Amino acid sequence: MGPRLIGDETALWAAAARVLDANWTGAATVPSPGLYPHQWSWDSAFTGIGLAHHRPDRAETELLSLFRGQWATGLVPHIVFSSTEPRRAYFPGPELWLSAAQPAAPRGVDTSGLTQPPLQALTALHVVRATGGADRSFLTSLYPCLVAQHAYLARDRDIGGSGLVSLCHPWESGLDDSPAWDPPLTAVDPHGAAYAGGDHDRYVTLVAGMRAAGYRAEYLRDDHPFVIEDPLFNAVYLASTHALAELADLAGADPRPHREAAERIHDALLERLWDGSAGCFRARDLRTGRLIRETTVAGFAPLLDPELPDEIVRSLADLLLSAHFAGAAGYPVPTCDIQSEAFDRGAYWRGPTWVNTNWLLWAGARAHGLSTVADLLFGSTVRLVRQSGFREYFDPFDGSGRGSHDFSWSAALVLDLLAARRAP
Ligand code: 2M8
Repeated sequence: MGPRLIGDETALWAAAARVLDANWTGAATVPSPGLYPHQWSWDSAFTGIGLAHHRPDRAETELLSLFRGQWATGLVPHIVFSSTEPRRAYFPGPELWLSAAQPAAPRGVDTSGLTQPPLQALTALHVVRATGGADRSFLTSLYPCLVAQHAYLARDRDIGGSGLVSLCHPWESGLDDSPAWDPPLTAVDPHGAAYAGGDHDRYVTLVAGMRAAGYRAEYLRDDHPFVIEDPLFNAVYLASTHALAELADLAGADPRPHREAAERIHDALLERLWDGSAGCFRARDLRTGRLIRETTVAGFAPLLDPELPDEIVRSLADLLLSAHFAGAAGYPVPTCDIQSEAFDRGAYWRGPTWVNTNWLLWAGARAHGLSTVADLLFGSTVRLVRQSGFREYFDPFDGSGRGSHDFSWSAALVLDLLAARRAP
C-alpha cells in the first residue's frame, strides 16, 4: 500500500508544519532526522523561508545559528556539525575537514570547509518581511555577517575574475551528483577514468587537496582541479545580492555596493553562461575554459534574475515546457534533460524531481509573469507531496517518493507555496 494521500490544503499545511516541528533541534532544523543529522547551509535557508510563515522566531534562530559556523574569511560552511551527534552519525564528519586546525575557522564548533548556494540573504528578507522588522536586533546582528559572506565570495571565489563565483566541489553546487560534473570529475582522476556520479573517492580527494592547502584562495585559483561557474549557484548569489541591497536599506546601510555587485553578476551570467545556440544556461569549466554540454535544471535558475532579457526568459520557458523537461514528465521538473544519456529517473540529482529546484524556478517564473510555468510548478510540487509525503526527491514520471522521509525543505517550501496562494 502506498502512502496515505494528504487531503486539502489546510491538512497539507498542518502536515508540513509538523515535519518542521519534529526536525527542530532547539537552535536549527536538521534536513532529515536520520540521514542528515547536522545543519546544512542551503537547507537552513530554504527551511527559513517556510519557517517565516510558521514560526518566524525559529527562522531567525535558524539563520543566526548557521552563522555561528562562519569563518573569519566570511566563508559560510555548507555543514555546521552538531556536537551532540555521535561522530559516525554522518559521513563525512568533522574528521574529514579538520576545521579546528584552521586559524580562520570558528572556535567551539566544527564545520566543513566548503560552501553552498548563498540563499541566506534572500531568506533573511523573507523573515524580515514576515515579522515586519519587529525584531531590530535580528537584522543588526545578521546584516554584517551576510555582507561578509558576500565579500568572501567576491574576493576569494571569483576565480575567473568575471564577477561569477566558482564552485570548487560538486557538494558546493547542492546538486551533488549532477551529470554536469561528470566531465570535470573525469579530468580530476590521474588516469582519466570515466566518471558517472556518486564516487566518494573523488569527492574526498578534492577535499584533501583543499584541506592540505588550508582552504586558501590562492590554491583554489592556481592549483585546484575542479573550478566551475555554475548558473544555479550564481543565480542564487544574484538573488541574494538584490536582497542584500534591500536589507541594507532597512538596516540604514548603503545599498549601492550591493546594487553594483548585482549588475556585475547579471552581466557575467549573460556573457559567460548563456548558450544562445542551445537556448539555455550552462556551467563553465574554468580548467578547460569551455561550457559543459549537459543541460540540467540548474540552467533555468537564472529566471531568478529580475533583469533577465525577455527573449531569454521566453527561450527558457520553451525549453522547460518541452519534452526535454516538463513536457515528458508527469511530475516535473526533472533534474536533467530526459533525452540525455545521463538521465536516470531514480538516481540522486541525475533525473528525479526536487522540491527546492521547483521552488526556485517557481519564484523566478512568477517574477517574470510566466503564469503557465509558475502554475505548472505549483501544481506539480503540491501533487508530489500530497501523493508521496515530504520526501527528499521524487520519480519525475510517477511521482513516487525517494530518499529520506520528512525532509525539511520539502515541507518548508510547500508552506511558502501555499502562503503565496493564500495571500491577497
Ligand atoms: C546532499 O548533500 C550532502 C553533502 O553535502 C550529501 O550528499 O550527503 C545534497 O542534496 C545537498 O544539496 C543537501 O544540502 C544535503 C543535505 O540535505 O544533502
